[in-house]
Amino acid sequence: MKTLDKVVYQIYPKSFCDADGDGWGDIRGVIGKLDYIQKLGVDFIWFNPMTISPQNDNGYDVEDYCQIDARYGTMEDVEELIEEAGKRGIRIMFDMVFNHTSTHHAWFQKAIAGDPVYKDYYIFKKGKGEGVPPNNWQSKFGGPAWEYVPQLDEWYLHLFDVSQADLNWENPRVCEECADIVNFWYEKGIRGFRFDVINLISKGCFADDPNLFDGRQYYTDGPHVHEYLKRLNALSFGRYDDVMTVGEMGNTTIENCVQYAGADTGELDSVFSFHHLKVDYKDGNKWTLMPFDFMKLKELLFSWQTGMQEAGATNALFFNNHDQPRAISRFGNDKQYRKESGKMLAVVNMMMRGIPYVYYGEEIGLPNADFDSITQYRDVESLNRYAIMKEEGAAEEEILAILNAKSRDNGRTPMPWSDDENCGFTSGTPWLPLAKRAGEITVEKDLADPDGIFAAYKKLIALRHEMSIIQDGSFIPLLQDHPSVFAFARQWKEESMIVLCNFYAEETTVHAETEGYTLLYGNYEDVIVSDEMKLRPYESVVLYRKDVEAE
Ligand code: TEU
Repeated sequence: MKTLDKVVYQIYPKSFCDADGDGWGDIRGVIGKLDYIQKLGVDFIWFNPMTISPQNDNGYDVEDYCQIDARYGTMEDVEELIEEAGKRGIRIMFDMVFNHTSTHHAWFQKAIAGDPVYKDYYIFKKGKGEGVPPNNWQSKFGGPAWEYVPQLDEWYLHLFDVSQADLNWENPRVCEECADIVNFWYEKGIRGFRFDVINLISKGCFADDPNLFDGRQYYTDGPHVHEYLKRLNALSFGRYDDVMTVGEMGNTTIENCVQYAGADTGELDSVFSFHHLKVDYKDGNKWTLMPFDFMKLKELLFSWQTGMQEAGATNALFFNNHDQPRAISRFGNDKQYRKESGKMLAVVNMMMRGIPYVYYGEEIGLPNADFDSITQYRDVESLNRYAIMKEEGAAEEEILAILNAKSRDNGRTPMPWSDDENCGFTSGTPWLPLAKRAGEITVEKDLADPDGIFAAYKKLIALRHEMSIIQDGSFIPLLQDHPSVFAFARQWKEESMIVLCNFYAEETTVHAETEGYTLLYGNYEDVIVSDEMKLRPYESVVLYRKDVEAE
């Protein structure tokens, strides 16, 4: 399937729309909003996991891969969702969590009951001594990555929460089970698959980590990962030609991603990489406060754009997802220039080479949660980090300021639809409070504004669908040293495009060779195209030229 013409809308199902009043979003809620999503013009909807789970990590702790959690609805609801979305030209992408399962999963339960077949599905090791884990690796959610099982006198590995046990991909049965799960969902009509932290499945060795003490160097892009992906591909999605896949690759390299998502590597169609979102981590530490480093953001996006394109490989394009604070609060200006900066970020994401993702709420410029108290947070990572920072002696105020900027809950607040109770998200009590400014910013209000952010997304998505240059044109970095403007060109046959985006509230002027160019899109009125382009706060312009050969 051609992928560079696709646009994906991501729904965090718990927070999108609650049809039955239990405070959780559900599938029927989404079905009721499909007309809204269709208006945006997207090709796929990616759902975070909705299968049975104890919900310690909101569904990324899977207890049963093939049954829907009753709080989201039923299998019939999924079938109706697929059908109704299909009528609107939209396909459904599901999230496959294959690095780990919940400890409630039947496989794990059998494993700890001593069944050797299922023990080999997971990674159990002897400790170094009494009460001492097999190595010094740390969980990504804080604390040691190993948990002791007394009846086995062994420890199991969990790179994430203690309730998320890592699967043992060295056992070929694990890959086969995962392939069966993909095939099951394909049969149901699912046509997109997002593979959670899939570059962590090959654990190279289990040595103590002398560097960061977390072990990532041994299991990130591990020694057999490409082999495992090729096998999964061959046993499942690679058998169909109407499927799109994307793998989530933390801490990865361009070199590996060219393999994961190259044109003919037999692995995946595309990858999410995260380096460009770590530009506000002081000394690489997420739990710090610092303004984002614009030059670094630019350098990273440029090197990934050109590096992937040279190899004919494909990147997913995104500034938001369910693990990130809202980009408008992070890289834009969610106060005075909310509309301008929201649209500017949309231009960058939509005009680069790759597959753009729009995360629910982004299309109306929803900002961070702005919570005042720890009692408002729900995310396991945020709550663990709160406890760790408390223990280290940090003041409450400081911790709350950090969570306010960095917590994953910032990106998970319920969608504000209208002026109704709970902004129309639920008639019950929302599982996570709405963002503080949710009443001020709603779908209803944005749609009523012809100059709203939704209208900009709709226009940009339509352009992407219409124009080969946006899909297939080459990407050329421009103005690499400019301190406030993100600029690039696209080139396709006799067509050219120049994209200029001011990332700041200060006006600036840039030099560009604009002869023959006309304005394709701008987030301000009255744009004058010239070689000295004046860019107002967060202004972004897309210029286009088509050279016609002289007769
Ligand atoms: O995320 C992987 C991941 O690396 C992030 O959770 C990251 O560790 C975190 O944001 C650090 O700040 C995926 C899912 O997207 C995430 O929601 C899950 O919690 C995680 O895997 C475990 O399945």
